[in-house]
Amino acid sequence: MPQPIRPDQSPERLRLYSYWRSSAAYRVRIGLNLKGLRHDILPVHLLRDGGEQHSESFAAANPQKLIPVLQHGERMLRQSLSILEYIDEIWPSPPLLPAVARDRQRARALAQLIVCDVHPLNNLRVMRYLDDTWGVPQPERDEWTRHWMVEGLRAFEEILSDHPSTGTFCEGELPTIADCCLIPQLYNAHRFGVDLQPYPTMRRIEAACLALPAFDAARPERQPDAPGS
Ligand SMILES: N[C@@H](CCC(=O)N[C@@H](CS)C(=O)NCC(=O)O)C(=O)O
Repeated sequence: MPQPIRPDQSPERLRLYSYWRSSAAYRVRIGLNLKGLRHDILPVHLLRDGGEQHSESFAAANPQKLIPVLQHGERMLRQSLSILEYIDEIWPSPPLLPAVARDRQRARALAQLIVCDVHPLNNLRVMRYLDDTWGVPQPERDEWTRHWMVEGLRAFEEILSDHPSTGTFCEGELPTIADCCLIPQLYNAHRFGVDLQPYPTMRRIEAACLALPAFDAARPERQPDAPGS
């Protein structure tokens, strides 16, 4: 079987367009670190000058004007979850998805709960729209953010707490795409003051993940574009 070529052994460099506080970019940073894949971080400041994601040069990389984008050689890869699946297909070890189909489905479902049903409602552009178009004041916008996080996290905890395949991590004994998505969402929950006391399983998994160097190095405050770094 042909061995995958690590990008640090080939001209196919990996470059991640990232912002220190972006939870979608944080997911990909975790995945790249878990795989031990060397990559350059290309910071895109989402707030400065109205947001560098709106610049012509970045829009050429992603017409959606959203990060992350992972550049692999000449190819621009968009959408954090499909990027995680891409790196998992090209560099299968260690796996980000379980070997058994029903476990894989569960890991994907947990990841999608966050990526599809929680995060999009709280994204910067949604908050900007509520502010600019409807004049929704900051406290109400923050309440909106917390509301959708709590809706999702409550269900996530329930799914974890009564399932036999919940292990050290969301699905079994290895970190999967579900953990890559959960940890950044919990970072956002802390940031917005969501009470996580009702979610003991998630808090336990968060501690297990953040004890791993791959997760730790992906933390927002460890990024080259974080304030003070
Ligand atoms: N579904 C996309 C979401 C990407 C996304 O929303 N990224 C945010 C940062 S977490 C962003 O670039 N926001 C810029 C904006 O809203 O203007 C993914 O998973 O990659």
